[in-house]
Amino acid sequence: MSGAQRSMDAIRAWCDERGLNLEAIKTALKRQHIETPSWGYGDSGTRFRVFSWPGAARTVEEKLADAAMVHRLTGVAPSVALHIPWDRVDDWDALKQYADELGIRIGAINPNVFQDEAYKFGSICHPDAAVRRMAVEHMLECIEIMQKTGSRDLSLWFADGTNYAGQDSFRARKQRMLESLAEVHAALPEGKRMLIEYKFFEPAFYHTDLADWGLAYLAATRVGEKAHVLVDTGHHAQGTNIEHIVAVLLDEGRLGGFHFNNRKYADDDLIVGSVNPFELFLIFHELVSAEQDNDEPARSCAQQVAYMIDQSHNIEPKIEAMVQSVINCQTALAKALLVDRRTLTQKQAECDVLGAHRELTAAFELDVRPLLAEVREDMGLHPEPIQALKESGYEEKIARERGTSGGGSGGYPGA
Ligand code: PSV
Ligand code: MN
Repeated sequence: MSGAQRSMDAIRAWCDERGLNLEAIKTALKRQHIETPSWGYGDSGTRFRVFSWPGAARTVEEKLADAAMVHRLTGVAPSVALHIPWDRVDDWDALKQYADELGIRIGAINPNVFQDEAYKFGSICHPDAAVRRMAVEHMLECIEIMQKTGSRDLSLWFADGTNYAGQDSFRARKQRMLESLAEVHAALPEGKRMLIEYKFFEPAFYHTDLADWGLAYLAATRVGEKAHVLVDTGHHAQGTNIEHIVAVLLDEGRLGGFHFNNRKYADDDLIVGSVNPFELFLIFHELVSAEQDNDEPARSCAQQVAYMIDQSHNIEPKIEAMVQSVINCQTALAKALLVDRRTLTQKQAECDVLGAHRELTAAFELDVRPLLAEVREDMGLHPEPIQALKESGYEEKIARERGTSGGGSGGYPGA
């Protein structure tokens, strides 16, 4: 008997012993939806250096083609997020049609209110009303783009903040921010949502206007029902309990989505689950629990969550990095689905501290690779997506066709 068979037998026995429905778990894995970011397919870097990768996407069409390849390999990455103006085109209908032909769709639209010279001192929090107007107009343009691309989510991140104590008034900036967000919210058509992302530092180093989930939640609840919080896993201080934040936002019905990535120190955009797979599992455990508990609004909220990757790969092969990221999300979900929630709840009620802990961690320790391979085979896919990528010749093909860009020194003058 092969090792793979043995551990699939172990999964079957685990489910049988606990009364878990393996077929329902497989169905949930087949329905998983991870959105990849257009900006993860192009060359990117730090402020010290942008390294070039042979075949890196140079246009939005090439980014869509690469995203479609990731979907063909994994079966669970059917949409791609766009960043405006990086991915702006004249003919959105044609781009949408191209995505259709590739078998994917356009997902969240990300406005960019941080790269124009005008935004040096902020965008929607800027002291100058003309700059705030410029930022709002750009977001309104992005809502129009969403109508054309069929996107549901406007994904907002603001670089607003200050570098020195006394530089500006915190309260005035908060009021300006809420006023601008309310105007954008009012322009959202029925069925569309705005996701408000937070980040505790960078590019501002003294204070950030949307520093944490509390501020993003406050903004979302102030501006209206279509506003939700976006949790970028890399945007927290060391040691922050992200799964707790996720549970609270679900319980309040305001968790809009994720930007998945991982980091060891600051926001490094490393592959999701690469540094701390246990944290990723615990996040998925909260999401699966919310979906399975008959507890509103958490249940409906969990069903609407947008699962997006937000990574810029600096030294990694782009496509392989994205496939690995999707696999890591599948692995975390598979383990979360295998948690015996009935026994866990029972042990929690009995205040069996370590019994409950062992119950949860036992699922994390399972080897789910054979389960994922079986799910992929059921979907008509190669059981090992990385091997399938290597065998496909796709990376060599795009390297030949697209060549290598010159790279660049990044934004650091000393580099
Ligand atoms: C900012 O660090 C961020 O996480 C935001 O989501 C941006 O849109 C994205 O990275 C790409 O720069
Ligand atoms: Mn992000």
